[in-house]
This record gives sequence, C-alpha cells and structure tokens, in this order.
Amino acid sequence: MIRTNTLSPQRFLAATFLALLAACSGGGGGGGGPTSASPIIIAASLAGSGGNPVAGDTLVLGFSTTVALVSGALLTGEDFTLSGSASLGAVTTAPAVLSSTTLSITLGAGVTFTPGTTTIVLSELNDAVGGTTTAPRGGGPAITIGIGDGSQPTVSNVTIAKVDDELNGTGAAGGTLQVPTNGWTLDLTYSDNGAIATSQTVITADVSISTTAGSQPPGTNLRSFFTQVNSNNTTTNYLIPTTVGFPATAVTLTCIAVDVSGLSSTPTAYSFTVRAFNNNTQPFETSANASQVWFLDFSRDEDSYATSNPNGQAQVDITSGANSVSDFEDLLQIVGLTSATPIPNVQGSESSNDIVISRIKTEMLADLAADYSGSPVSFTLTEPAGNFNGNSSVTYASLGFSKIAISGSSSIPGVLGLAIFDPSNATQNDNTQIDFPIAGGAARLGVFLHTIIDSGVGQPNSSLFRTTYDAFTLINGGTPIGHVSQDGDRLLGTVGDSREHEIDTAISLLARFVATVTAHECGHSVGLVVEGAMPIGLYGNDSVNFPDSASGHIRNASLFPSGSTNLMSPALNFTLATGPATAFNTLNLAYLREQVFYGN
Ligand SMILES: [Ca+2]
Ligand SMILES: [Ca+2]
Ligand SMILES: [Ca+2]
Ligand SMILES: [Zn+2]
Repeated sequence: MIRTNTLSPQRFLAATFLALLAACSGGGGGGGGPTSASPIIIAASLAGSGGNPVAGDTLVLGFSTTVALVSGALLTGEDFTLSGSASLGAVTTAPAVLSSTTLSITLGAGVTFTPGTTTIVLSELNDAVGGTTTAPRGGGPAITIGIGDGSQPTVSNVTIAKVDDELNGTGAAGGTLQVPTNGWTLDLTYSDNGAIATSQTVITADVSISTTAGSQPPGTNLRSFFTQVNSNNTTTNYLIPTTVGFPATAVTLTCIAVDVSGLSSTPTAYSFTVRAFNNNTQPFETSANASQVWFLDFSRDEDSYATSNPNGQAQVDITSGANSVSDFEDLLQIVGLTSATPIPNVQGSESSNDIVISRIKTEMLADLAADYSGSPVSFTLTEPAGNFNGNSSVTYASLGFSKIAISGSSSIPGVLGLAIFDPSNATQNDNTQIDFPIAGGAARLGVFLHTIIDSGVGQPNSSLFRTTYDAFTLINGGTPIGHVSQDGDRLLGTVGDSREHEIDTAISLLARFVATVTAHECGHSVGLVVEGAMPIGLYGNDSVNFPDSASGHIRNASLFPSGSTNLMSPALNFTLATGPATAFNTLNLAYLREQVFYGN
C-alpha cells in the first residue's frame, strides 16, 4: 500500500479509472440495490524468464468480476497475503490493466515465491483493487500461483439446459429463455491449449441468489453452490439444485474459466429470465400426478385391410368395419411382420406372431423412454385405473394418465398421427377418440400405421421402407415372418443368418417408426410446440428462422444431420422417423424436463 501522486504511470492509471470510480464515489450507495461482492483473486500466474521469479518478471492476476483500481494506489505486497515467507519484492511500478478482470504486477527486487506452491489472496489491507461499485476488500480463497502457459482459456459458449444457440435467445429468432427458480443446468463450453482447472471456474450473477449459506450478493462466485454434473477440459455442466433459488427477474450470469497454469478467460455472459412455476405454466405440476403417464392402446378395431396393385404400384386398401382383429395387428400382417398361419409354440405358448408383436411393443417402450429421457413422462401397455367418462380432456390433476391409440387408418388421408394440442399440459387427454371434433367434421385421434405402410409398399424398391420390408411383404414378393419353419428359431436369435438379421431390422425399424410418431403426438398433448419466441412459446411456426416449420411444429434442419430431424417437425417420412439422430430438439427436451417453460 503505497500512495503516490507523483509518478506519471499512476496518474495515467488514475485517469483511466476515474470514470469507473465516479459511479460510486462520494461514499453513496448504489440506490437501494443489493451490495455487490468485491472482486477476489481467482487465478494467478508468473510470466517470467524462468521457473522462479526475479525482479522485472510479472505476476498476472485474474479476478472474479470487473476490477477498478483506486486512484493513486499502488498494488504491492501489503495488499496481498502470500503463503509461507513469500514476497512480491519491492514493487515500484503501477499495475498494468490487461482486461476488465485481469491485472499484472511487475515484481520488485527481493521477490521470492515458489510457483506451484505459494498461494496468494487479497489481504485486509487491500486498498488498491475494488469493484466497479465496491470498495477494495480482502478475502477469497487462497490461489496457487502457477507459471503461465502463454495462452488464456476461452469460454466459447454459455447456455442453459444444453439448449442450442439458435433456440436460447442468442440466435436470429430472438427471445429470452425462461427458467424456473432452480432445477436447470448451466452448460459451459471452453477451450485452452492445456488443461482447465475445473474447480476454479467462476460463475457470478448480477442479482442476489438465495443459497443454504444465505443470500449471495451480485458478483459472488456461485459455483460451489451448484451441483457439478459433468466436467472435463471442454465442457462443464452444473445443475442448479433445489437448495439454490434464483429471483424471478432478468438475470445475467458471467462465467470465467481458469487453466491449470493460472490464466483466466475473458468473462462470457449469458442472459435469461427467471419466473417461478405456477400450475398454469408447469407441465407436470401436481403432487397427485408428478409425472405424465401415457397408456398406449393398441386395441382399436375399425377396419380390415387388403393389398392391391392397381397400376403396378402396391397399395393398402381399407374396408370399413371391425373384423375382431386390432387394426395394428391387421397392418403388421399386411407388411409381413406377422402371418395368417404363424408358427405355434415358438417360446412356451407364444406363436411367431406373439413374439413379433411383443418385441415391437417392448422396443417401442425403450425408444419412447429414450425420446423422453430425463423427463417425467412414461409409457405403459397397461391401462391405469380411472377413466375419461367420455371426455376428450379432463383437468391434469383429476386423472392419473393420458392415452393414445396405436391404430390403423386416419380419417384424414396422409396423416401419420393426430392428437389434442394442450399448451402447458393443463389436461389429461384421450387420443383414442374416433370422433374428435375438427373443422368440418370429426376425426380419429392416434397414430396411424396405415398411412406409412400404404405409402411404404408403393415406394421405389430402393427406398428404406422397401429394402426393410420387401423380404416379408406378400404384395412385393416377400415371405411373411412365420411362413418359413426356421423363423421361430430366428425370432429366438439362434440361427444367425441374413434373414434373422432382416427380421431383427424390420422389427426394430417398425418399433422406432411408431415410437417416433407416438412421441410426436404425445408431444402435442403435453404442450409442444407453442408459437412465439421464448418466453412466449418454443418458436413453433416460425418458418422465417426455421424453414419449413408449421403451426404447432418446428423444423430445425441446421441442428440435425442429414437423415434425422426434430421429432416435432411438421412432416416425417420413414427414413427421418427412424433416423439415428432423430430426437426432440434441445429446447423441446428442456421443456419436457421442466428446465425451461413458456407463458406466465
Ligand atoms: Ca492456457
Ligand atoms: Ca381390424
Ligand atoms: Ca395433456
Ligand atoms: Zn404434429
């Protein structure tokens, strides 16, 4: 602590920081807002000629928030506490300002410390380094001084719930992500020429945050209050636990990464808005139904089906009227996954048909669980207790499940599925209805296998559908599963020939296709995809920023590799629906996980 008004470097610095200090000069408060935390040292490294410091080397210090130097004050040994008997020597020159959060000090004669061992922290005598609205103070954790590797880390991205930039408010579509007071993840992406000191990452807010250790003022490093989910040299994900409460207001978080050599990154900020959930905005809110259960109903029997080849192109014809076989099973037989003459007793009393149907349903459940991973949404083949009493929708809390028909033909040609659109998932929905009122009449709800199979069998024989099912589809010259005696063993996985592999693929792709359409339709019935930029909606129908989107849907061509698509795209085909990367977009998934939400 040496005050000087004579050396020109200090006057230069004083002039530089006069404007910053003017904002809080005069001893006044900040106008009633919370007092911010003072900057603390978060990184320290020697920039020198060798491993040990000598006079003339520099010590680079990274701080937790923007620093302001007090006019005329030198930053010297007394402003710090060093471990052991270390010393910065007789510092005679003013610190250099490297950035808003980094300073460097030219070490003086008599300097002695051991990089990798000696620690440094601001002392109670610090009268030189404060914040933009805070006076200089001591404190903070002791930081080990490293030997700078010459390249500071870079925080390239900050987002919430892993939402892609084009959907998180920083993209061309605009908007501001809205999150609940906790329960979401903060996701950092960074890089460095070396390793990141992940335990030294700094996350500060511009508002006070409630924690188990009391309210933390703006500028406090919050990292230790968050739960580290994952951390490596390129990414870190923190969960905001229920013990932390963000205030319901606009928030900017600022993140700094520190490398193991003691260099800190330029701060990277991300702004969003926080609002407490209420029953209108939380998708899966009540204590009665804390998760959304979906019953998959395969029982609809409205039609029977046959194939024809009127113009040299196969098609699946519908005959209205029940035939005592579910329309789902009717269509499995049309495509050749099952047979009119199945092999009996392949496994216990299960026929080849039974095993195929069972495998499809089991794989569907696994695919749906993957689609809705991390969300409080589950699917069952067993209808839970209770009923809709003829209503298409009832209040969310009044019934423990929703349901959807996995069925045959659509009453609207060309439609793969139709479901009730339920913004914010306010209700339980019966998507098994066959006379749901729509403009101009009534429609069947559910998932419609006839649409894809009728389209599929008539496609060019090079299509994915044809190359998958032609081996089994009678109308296209195939032999249905169960028409060959060895198919029983193939279904049990004991033959290992090419037909067994084809059977496995045909079952898996049909399960995945139906699961994708089911995930999409159930997505509508739990609130996807509302129009408007966040926090109004989830960017549904914004075909300017997301070409080929439509009402209730969003297509994200840039976020998915060729051959895969967002599950909530307005159109799907067999290839896209079974694409390996087809999934809910990151914003839709964040909504399903209740990490972001729309409305107020
Ligand atoms: Ca580095
Ligand atoms: Ca039927
Ligand atoms: Ca619903
Ligand atoms: Zn749709």
